[in-house]
Amino acid sequence: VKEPPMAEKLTPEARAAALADLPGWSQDDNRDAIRRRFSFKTFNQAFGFMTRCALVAEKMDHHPEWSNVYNTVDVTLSTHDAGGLTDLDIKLARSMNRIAEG
Ligand code: H2B
Repeated sequence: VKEPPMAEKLTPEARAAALADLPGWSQDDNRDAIRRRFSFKTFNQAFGFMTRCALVAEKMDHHPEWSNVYNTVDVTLSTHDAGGLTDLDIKLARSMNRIAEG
């Protein structure tokens, strides 16, 4: 099976521009990654959010690092194959924001 070309790490300019247009997301302090905490009213809403994001992630073949405690979902996005932040992370972050908005 032919693989898509590997995503390339974003330049500092590109990542600054992308982050400025990604409400709630910030640069991770320790890694070349971005992160956001999503908070919901209930566990059911949090887990529903994760379910919908999981379907998008699987379709993209690009997967979040995340954890859930009750009504909160902590997400870190980075492209492991590229060793840092790529356009795939920005695309997935946008999708997650859209899904969280309902
Ligand atoms: N998810 C993330 N976040 N980064 C990757 O580099 C990545 C992935 N690579 N999901 C994909 C799977 C790769 O390992 C497979 C072989 O496509």
